[in-house]
Amino acid sequence: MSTFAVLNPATEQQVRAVAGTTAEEADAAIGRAVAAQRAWREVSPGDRAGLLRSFAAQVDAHREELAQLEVANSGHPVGAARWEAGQVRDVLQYYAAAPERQAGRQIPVAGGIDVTFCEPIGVVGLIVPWNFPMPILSWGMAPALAAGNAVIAKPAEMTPLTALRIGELALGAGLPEGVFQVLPGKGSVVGQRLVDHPAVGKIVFTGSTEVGRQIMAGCAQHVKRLTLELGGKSANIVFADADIEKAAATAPYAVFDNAGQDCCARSRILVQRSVLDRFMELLEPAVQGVKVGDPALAETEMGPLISASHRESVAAYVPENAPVAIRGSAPDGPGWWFPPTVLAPVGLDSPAYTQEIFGPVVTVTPFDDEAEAIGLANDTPYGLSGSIWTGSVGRAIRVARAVQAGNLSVNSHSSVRYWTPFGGFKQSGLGRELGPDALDAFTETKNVFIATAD
Ligand code: TAP
Repeated sequence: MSTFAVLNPATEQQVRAVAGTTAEEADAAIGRAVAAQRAWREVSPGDRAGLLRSFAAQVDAHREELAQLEVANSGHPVGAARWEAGQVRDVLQYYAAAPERQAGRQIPVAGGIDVTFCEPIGVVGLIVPWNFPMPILSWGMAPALAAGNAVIAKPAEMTPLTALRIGELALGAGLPEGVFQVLPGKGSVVGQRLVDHPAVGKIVFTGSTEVGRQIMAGCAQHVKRLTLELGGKSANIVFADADIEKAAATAPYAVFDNAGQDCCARSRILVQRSVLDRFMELLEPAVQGVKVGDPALAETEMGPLISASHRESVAAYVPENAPVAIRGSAPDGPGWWFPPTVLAPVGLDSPAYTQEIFGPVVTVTPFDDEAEAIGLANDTPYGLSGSIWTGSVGRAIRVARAVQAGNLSVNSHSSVRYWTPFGGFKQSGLGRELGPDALDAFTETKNVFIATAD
């Protein structure tokens, strides 16, 4: 068994060494999950709901511990980490209500009746990225368990600590052994095994579009069910008739939250030309006001990037001669820091404008009218998120309908809530998570005709 070091991105120090799961150990875990699921699906809906509520209570009781682990492992500001741990509790509570409400249908047919059942898929593999280790784990874990599946989670190699602790809390809450397992280790070993193993009936993958494509090809071999949540390059569209002060004040948080390591980051600001100068004047103090520093401090709004190599990849989008219009601050010394950075003007073919940077770098591009704004917003292979700022209800609805993205906000910089559906258009993914219908993705519909003729 080999171990790997988990590092603190704010100090570059080791937090812990973690044993990496081998392919053989992954196979053994899948075997345990198959056996555990046979019993889990027979647990009555009320008892399954009760166990999920106990799991939520365990998470709630350990919220501060989980938050502190995330600060150390991921460099998330402690306020954000507390919210993330709270989200795991909330998502578990929300889906704890599902088993008792999961019902099939009765369909009138000639010669009998037809009933449908929602059957669990079996074993579900969750492959989780490093940017939001807790929320993204919970989005797959909670509805999959509620639907009667066993779940195996593979956290990102760099950020396994909160998932491992949540696995222990599940056992503490009384979930039977094998129903929820966490296997830390490499994507190319453990993640790949979940994709390739025929006993895993569904994969939920959140990560890069590049790896998502490989996972999709792997799942195709088994016609395996798949949810993909992939990259983004979302637009923040500001029309001249909007509340420009509010749009500029919130634009930094729409892209620099989690140091820009957010699939929903609005990393292309599109501003109507007639208000561009005013918007830039207001954006400057807003960007410079973002508090970047020690993630353990309550006032910190932005922490470091996740790793040295990721910082290198972000920095490559801001070479010496880059058109830096505004630059915020970042600490000196150890830690993988990068200051909030606004690039303008940028060419529509420049990598900073076209590629997902996944760091605190945003571009500002002017447009003349609504049609041009929609054209620019849609001129990307991605379609995950975005914002529209306007004082006109009609325009808000027209533009929201025209932008090809799964999660939009009007006059707000955030659109993700666990009780509303979430997912991407185009190369941002396949399928929807969250919201009241999430269990559909973790069940198969079975249709049974019952003849009534004697
Ligand atoms: P990836 O490199 O794609 O990694 C995501 C997960 O896949 C990690 O757990 C990784 O394991 C694993 N993995 C890597 N290669 C694999 C393989 N061959 N088979 C199975 N699993 C494999 O992404 P990332 O860099 O962690 O995350 C950033 C990307 O995720 C961005 O593009 C971002 O937009 C996207 N993202 C999307 C969303 C939504 S909801 N749409 C949310 C967050 C992030 P290792 O840790 O060992 O590499």
